[in-house]
Amino acid sequence: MGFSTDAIHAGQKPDLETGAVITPVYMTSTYAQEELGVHKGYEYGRTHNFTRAAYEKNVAVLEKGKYGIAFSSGLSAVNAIMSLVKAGDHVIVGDNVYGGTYRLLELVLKNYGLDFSWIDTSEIDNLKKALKPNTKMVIIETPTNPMLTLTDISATAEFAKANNLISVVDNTFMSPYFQNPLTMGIDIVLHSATKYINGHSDVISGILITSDDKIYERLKYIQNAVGAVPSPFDCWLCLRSTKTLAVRMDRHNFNAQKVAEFLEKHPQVEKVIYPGLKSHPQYELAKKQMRGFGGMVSFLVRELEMTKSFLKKVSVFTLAESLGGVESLVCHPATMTHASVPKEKRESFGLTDTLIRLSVGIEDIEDLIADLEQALA
Ligand code: P1T
Repeated sequence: MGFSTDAIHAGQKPDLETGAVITPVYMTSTYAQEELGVHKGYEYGRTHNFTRAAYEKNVAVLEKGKYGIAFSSGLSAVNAIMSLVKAGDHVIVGDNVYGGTYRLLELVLKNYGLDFSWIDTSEIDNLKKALKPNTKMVIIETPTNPMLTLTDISATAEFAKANNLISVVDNTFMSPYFQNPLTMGIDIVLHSATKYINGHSDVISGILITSDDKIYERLKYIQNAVGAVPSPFDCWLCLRSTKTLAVRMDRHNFNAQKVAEFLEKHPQVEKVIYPGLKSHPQYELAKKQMRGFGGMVSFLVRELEMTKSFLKKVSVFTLAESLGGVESLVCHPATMTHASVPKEKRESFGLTDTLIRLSVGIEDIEDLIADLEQALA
């Protein structure tokens, strides 16, 4: 089936009791058992929930994977992945991942005996150089948050396979509509479903997708053992939202391209970063591994004062953390999403104080451009 048909139908059938076309939200923490050991396969809400299972199946199909495992946030999904390694193991991670991912790995999980190398994964040679005898996993974000740097997914998968490593791609910025890392040989895809998958800025959720039976068994076990599961209602909202993922992503992409082209011509703007611009150094790789360029645009203004006045003057764009919702947001990564990353480290990959990140929503493009124009004036 095509993407939109799967988005609307996969994992869902009319309800057996009532014929309800929309999968109901099963708000229950437990299930009646007929007698000792006799039940319908549902015992306890942390372990099994029908709405969650439908959401997991739906996103798994969209990511071209066999299994989906949902979590209460993107970061709890990252945490679950880390339970596939143990004390003494080494993990290679892209240097410019979401600041919260950096904080969880470097400032929390490192205390449990894990070793991390933070490297620029856009150069595959850097992966080879970072390899140690105890390396077990490689985690990349592509495009990265917020520098929109790409990593070659197929080359990363090849490197991981050759060295017996588990490979992980955080696909949050592309959504399953524009990029499917499992089809390029990656073992696990991660989404902060809080972003494009839910798309309406009213849910915090995360989801992992894999086609590997062994990895799935372990992650499913961890999901229940740790218990960071999303609520049935959040699963229902995400399931409802994927139905419009394709139309939303097309509009995010259209608007972001126009915004990037507008900013690139503006005299107050020093540099625009968007994978859909020919000026992006990895434009060719973007066309190779992505089916669109997404809704995220980053840009540098000429002076720090300009950053402040711009953030104050925007009115259609809202100054806020997060991204991927229908409404346009603007963020100052150095003091907001990436404040946990030390200044020296973030500046090493270009995340300076004059960098502004836009999550371009699906409003009318004329209004978005007019807002940016008046804020930059
Ligand atoms: O916020 P949460 O659902 O826990 O997801 C964490 C996460 C993981 N991966 C990527 C690429 C992300 O962007 C995020 C969350 N990011 C933001 C909140 C932000 O504003 O960038």
